[in-house]
Amino acid sequence: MIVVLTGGTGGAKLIEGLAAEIDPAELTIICNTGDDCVLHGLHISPDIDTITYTLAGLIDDAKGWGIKGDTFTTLEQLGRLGADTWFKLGDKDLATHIRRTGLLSERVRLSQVTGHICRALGIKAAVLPMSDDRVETRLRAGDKELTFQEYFVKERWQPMVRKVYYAGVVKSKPAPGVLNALGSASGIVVCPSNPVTSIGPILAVPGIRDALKETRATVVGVSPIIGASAISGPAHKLMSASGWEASALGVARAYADYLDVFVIAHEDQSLKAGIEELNIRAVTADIRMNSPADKQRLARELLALIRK
Ligand code: FO1
Repeated sequence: MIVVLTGGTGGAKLIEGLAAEIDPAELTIICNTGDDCVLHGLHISPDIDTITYTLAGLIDDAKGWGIKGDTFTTLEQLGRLGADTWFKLGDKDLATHIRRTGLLSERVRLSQVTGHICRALGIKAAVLPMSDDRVETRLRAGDKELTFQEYFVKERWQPMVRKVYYAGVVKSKPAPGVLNALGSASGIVVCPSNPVTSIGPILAVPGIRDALKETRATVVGVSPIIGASAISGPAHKLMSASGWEASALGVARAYADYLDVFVIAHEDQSLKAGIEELNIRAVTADIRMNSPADKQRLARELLALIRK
């Protein structure tokens, strides 16, 4: 069993590669839910949805989120009725949020809801939220306090962030299956997702970081940063805001207590020695995933590192 820790878009690319290289039934994917939000009365779990749509072959590849070919008629009408429309919810995507919200209101837990949706979409991999408890990533910028989606989508990650925290995490518990998966995995992959707002919330759920430190499985991470910039999104900005160097070395330091192997870009070859000083094996690779072939090649390289 290969266990994967992931956020949304960047992780989804690697998961697509992994699911093409091994039987998807051999994959357990632990998703960040710190980005979850409630809009129009609906519970939206963007990272879970990005992963499930990817595994179901439904993802809009150009955007990296949402369903390909989706339309936005309902959102347009909501706008006419005075609702906020900065978060682009497609008509088919809305069905997922309506179904999720309905089941949650019947006291079905998020992990079970996710299981229902995955089975309905024919997904063989196990997709687990990091927790069934509500954890919300919040960002302080100037005198404002923003949710992740307000920062990322509404404000287009422009505000200068001073602090990031995960509201509710201290009292949260890992979702059923998460700790077992980490303990019994043959390999664990930490996706090239944002270390602060995608992987950070997962690691902050009490018990998960310890399970990663204690597992006998090889834990392999992939850098989301090349040089001083994220491959996509604001990871470099949020690393600096959280007191980490914005580089693959900074990410290695943030993960040093549990990571065995770190895959970084060939361009970051000069950081290898610094990473190895942290007792992490550093391997360079082409970590940009622009095509299905790139995704599969990187997945194959990671699986080889795990099997060694
Ligand atoms: N990202 C955007 O940049 N703009 C959007 O309007 C947007 C809508 C959206 C709707 C559903 C969904 O599941 C994801 C959506 N995303 C959108 C992506 C999401 O903000 C990010 O991918 C993650 O939260 C970061 O991992």
